[in-house]
Amino acid sequence: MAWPGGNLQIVLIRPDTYGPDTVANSILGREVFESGKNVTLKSESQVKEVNGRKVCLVKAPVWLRGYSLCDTPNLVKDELVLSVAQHPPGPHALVIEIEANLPFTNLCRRSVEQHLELLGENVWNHTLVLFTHLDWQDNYTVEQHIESEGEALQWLLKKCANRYHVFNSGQNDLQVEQLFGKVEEMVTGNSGRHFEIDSALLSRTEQRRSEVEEKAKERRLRVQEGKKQPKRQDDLRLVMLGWVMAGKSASGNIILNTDDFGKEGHTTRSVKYYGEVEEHRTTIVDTPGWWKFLGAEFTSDSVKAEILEGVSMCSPYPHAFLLVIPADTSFTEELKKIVQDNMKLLGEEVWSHTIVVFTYVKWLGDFTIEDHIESEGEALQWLIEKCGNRYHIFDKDVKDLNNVPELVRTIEEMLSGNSPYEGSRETLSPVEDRVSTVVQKEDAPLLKMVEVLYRGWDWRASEWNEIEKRVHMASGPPLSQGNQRSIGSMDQPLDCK
Ligand SMILES: Nc1nc2c(ncn2[C@@H]2O[C@H](COP(=O)(O)OP(=O)(O)O)[C@@H](O)[C@H]2O)c(=O)[nH]1
Ligand SMILES: [Mg+2]
Repeated sequence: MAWPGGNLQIVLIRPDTYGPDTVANSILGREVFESGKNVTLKSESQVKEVNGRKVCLVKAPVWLRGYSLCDTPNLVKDELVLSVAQHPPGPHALVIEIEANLPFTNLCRRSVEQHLELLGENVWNHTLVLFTHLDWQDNYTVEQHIESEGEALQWLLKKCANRYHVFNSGQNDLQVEQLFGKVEEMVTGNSGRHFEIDSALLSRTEQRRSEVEEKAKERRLRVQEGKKQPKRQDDLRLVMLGWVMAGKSASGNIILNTDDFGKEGHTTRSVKYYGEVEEHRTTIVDTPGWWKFLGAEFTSDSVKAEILEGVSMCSPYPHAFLLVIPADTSFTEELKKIVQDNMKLLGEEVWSHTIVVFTYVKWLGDFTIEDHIESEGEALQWLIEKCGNRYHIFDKDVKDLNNVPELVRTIEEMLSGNSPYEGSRETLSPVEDRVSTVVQKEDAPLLKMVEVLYRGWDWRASEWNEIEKRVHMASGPPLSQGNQRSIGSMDQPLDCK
């Protein structure tokens, strides 16, 4: 290995947040990674000469800050492993970026620990913490920050043998050179060894990745071959379904090209809007969602009644149900059961009238939705098969991704050879009989729990506002659409687990 002053390989690891991503470009001394580009689950690397060294910088895939490994899609987990093995013999250092303007809670600690340990326990000997955004408060030092953040951050620093560095905005060459110096010291401490991923782990991951790619190709082919002649329909009546914050209102807005849905905040009643979509008079009913992580028995009577009301608002029957599922997080067996149980309200027949609409797909970057479906495993595949292999992709932030004509075609294909959905007639008479009464008025503990959830919701929203304010303070003017790092589907809701 040529060291020091020779080649240097660094993997930059960044639990995702709202702020713009500037560190990679700062290290390489120029705009080599396109700034403002959508954050993705795919790793990227660049090699540049910096201060006389050839530096290979790998940006590992992001995961949502503070969320557990089980919420991270399998694609990301595998990509993390593959990113450190991208350039043999392996990185000299893994640098974890920690934004000092955001609280580093115990959840953040767990999250960093779980994700890094995917790479093997030995990873900590090669890891260094890089603090950014310390200037969000005047005269704030890194020592003050470490002291004030408490145990979680101190745990992380201990794991990294107290190796850390600070990047201040507006300074460059010197702080980059100092970072390289600290990496050099660490490598010396490791007897000159770089980090090497376990070869069995790597080959398992590579094998899984190539199987996923193969199966994804097959699925795309199956979708193509399964295409039917669409049944032309002058008017379309659609019902949005899914858990809270999945992107139901946002998807309704994409289809109708409006911002009417969700403007009154959290959707608590079913609402209906009309529009002209691809020469179809289109009615969309947006419904309140169920809880993502709580069993269907916790879906309140009022939410169930509103979903049923939403179906009746599409009288005489809806043509399609759009089941909205975010693509930036995992889809576990637990979620499958919750979705399945909530859908029971609409009868088994609902499945033959349902299309899965994936939101947040820009996170996939160069991966395809089929890569995600195949890597997530049986639960998601079950859902897709249950919907006759019908799925569609949306992202409210990327206009080019939103192919509404294709969705209309998928709906019309589904309608050909499909008899009208009849569940509504059955389900709606009378509502009271159909709506499960799991949360009885006299069941005080359960009612209390639901109340706590709603209060938790408000609290999370205000916490998020606070974080956003701090990010704005640290990064100057409010984030514009161009450089805004979009929030993930799990960033706002209450962590119901
Ligand atoms: N970046 C991004 N944000 C989205 C997407 N879909 C929804 N959101 C955001 O996620 C949050 C919840 O979306 P919303 O449509 O209100 O969820 P609903 O509760 O299912 O109706 C809102 O802040 C949306 O702006 C998406 O595809 N990409
Ligand atoms: Mg909504």
